[in-house]
Amino acid sequence: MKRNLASTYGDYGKPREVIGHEKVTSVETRNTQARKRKQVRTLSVVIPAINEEATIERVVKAIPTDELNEMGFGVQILVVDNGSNDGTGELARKVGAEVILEPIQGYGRAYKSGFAQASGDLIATADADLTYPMEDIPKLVKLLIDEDLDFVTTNRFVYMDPDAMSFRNIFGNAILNLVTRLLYRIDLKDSQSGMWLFRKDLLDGMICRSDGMAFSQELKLEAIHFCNCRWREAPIKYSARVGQINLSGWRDGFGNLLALIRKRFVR
Ligand SMILES: Nc1nc2c(ncn2[C@@H]2O[C@H](COP(=O)(O)OP(=O)(O)OP(=O)(O)O)[C@@H](O)[C@H]2O)c(=O)[nH]1
Ligand SMILES: [Mg+2]
Repeated sequence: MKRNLASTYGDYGKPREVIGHEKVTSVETRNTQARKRKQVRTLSVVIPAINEEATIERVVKAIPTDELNEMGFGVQILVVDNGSNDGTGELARKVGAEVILEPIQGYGRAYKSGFAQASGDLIATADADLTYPMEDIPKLVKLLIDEDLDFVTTNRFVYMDPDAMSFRNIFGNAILNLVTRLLYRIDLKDSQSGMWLFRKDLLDGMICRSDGMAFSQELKLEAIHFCNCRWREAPIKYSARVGQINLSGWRDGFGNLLALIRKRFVR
């Protein structure tokens, strides 16, 4: 990973006045200082959603914007909808989210649209089915800043509700984690988690081809293996889904396995 990313954010937490008192020695230094003075920190929260009327309002409201504002972040909330027919988009808008309508279906496709519209220097993600702990976003932000990381992914298995995942899905995840370790030598405990926090610039070096559920593992492989960024996996609580199941576990599981193998040979 290009270390200039870390230096861009190296002044997090530093009193702003300090920047103003630095001695100006060249045009380049002056420009850098001007950029730093103007730097407004924004966090974009991107949420893909299809037919999640049961939960979308609670998910958006659960984002701790006040706490993030106190930490110095403006918050942009983007819900990416693929033509839900249950009013998910309107409900999200009603509680203050910006809604992006993506005409082409797919979890990965939704994220690509959301990232393209994200104005934040940091991006956080989560599903719209109330399974991920939105209240943990500030903790993840603190971890990223304190440890000067580029990418934080999460591990759902440490504090998972007993009824949050079927045995079949736990087993399927274990296989995908093992294959990730064998093929890429990455020790991820949860290669399929959908809650991440990362510096937006990291996207510049990524090549994510998947438009479907394999996007989640592909983003991690790109960040960790191909971009060689500074990363950590943080434990989170994972709750049982609220609202109807939309996806097929078998199809996505096998699809993800094939995508993992394919990417090892063709990036
Ligand atoms: N916009 C959009 N969102 C999607 C699409 N497919 C899934 N999602 C959303 O992506 C998130 C993850 O999908 P889920 O259906 O929860 O997938 P999962 O967590 O693997 O499966 P469950 O155990 O059934 O919850 C949810 O917020 C979905 O609404 C899609 O094609 N378009
Ligand atoms: Mg889910």
